[in-house]
Amino acid sequence: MSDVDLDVHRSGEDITEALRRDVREGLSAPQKWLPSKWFYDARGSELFERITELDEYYPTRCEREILRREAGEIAAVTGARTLVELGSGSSEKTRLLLDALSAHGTLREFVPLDVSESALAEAAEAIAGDYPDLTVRGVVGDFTEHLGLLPGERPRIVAFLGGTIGNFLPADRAKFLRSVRDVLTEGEWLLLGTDLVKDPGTLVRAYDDAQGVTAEFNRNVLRVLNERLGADADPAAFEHVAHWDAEHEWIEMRLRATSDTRVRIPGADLEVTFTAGEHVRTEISAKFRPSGVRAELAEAGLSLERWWTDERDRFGVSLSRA
Ligand code: AVJ
Repeated sequence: MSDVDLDVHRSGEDITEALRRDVREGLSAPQKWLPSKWFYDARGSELFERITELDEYYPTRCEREILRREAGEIAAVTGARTLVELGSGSSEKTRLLLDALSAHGTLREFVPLDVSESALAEAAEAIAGDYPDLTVRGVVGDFTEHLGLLPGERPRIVAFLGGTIGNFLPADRAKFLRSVRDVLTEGEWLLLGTDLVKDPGTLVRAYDDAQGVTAEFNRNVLRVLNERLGADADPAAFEHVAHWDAEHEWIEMRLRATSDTRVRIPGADLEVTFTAGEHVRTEISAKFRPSGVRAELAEAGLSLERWWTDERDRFGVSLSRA
């Protein structure tokens, strides 16, 4: 056991209460939807790790390529003393940044923030073990709610990688970027990963892989409802859909009922009926254009200082300054 602090802003009860609220709101709407953060229990987090290793799922590899190439530059430009990582998950790409910032000689603290306490504890301990000079302070929380509580010596660099920003609806995205800007002091940094608009075939394959791992990941949200809220959803009664919405430029994941289906959700005091073919939207994953990223950052009060893409221009990483 290494020396890791975990700040828990979210207890098991809070989580069930938040899920209950989301389920009541989303599943009683005329167009049913659920927030994508509910995929990530222990099983969902494992399925996501498997997704990142699929041939079709390029974002992880492209972002890693960029970080491997540019980590030294990121360290030199920012001179960060603290690395904050939002939605850190397994923190694997983080090591590239930790290595570069350590080599640069400025890094003192690592602050991973994640909703999943199990994933966070594991990652924080592994990192604390491998970087003995680093203070590791994990924060269990929701980055849409607990940003005001971020510790760390300044200047800090906040990394939000993987393209997870694409999971927000545009209005929530703007709010989120503004809240990141608000917790930073002038001269602190945001490192943001954004998946880019590309041909629809490549996009759809990335979200509908041949092995069906993404389909299982998508259906996992039903298992989360069953476990946390005592629901009786049959995952086999729903098919996985990955739809490219060309107007909004996002991938929309859906679960579509293959026949008339009823789901009882006692923990949310709700009964939901689906007619055959009706779906629940489980995720949007927005894809970006470089000009759009710059404009959205500027709108939030962040100025883009560096922009990098992988060799095939599939994924972008921006470094912006508060
Ligand atoms: C980790 C949230 C960025 O949107 O691409 C992977 C999640 N969903 N396959 C994404 C995901 C389906 C992923 N993010």
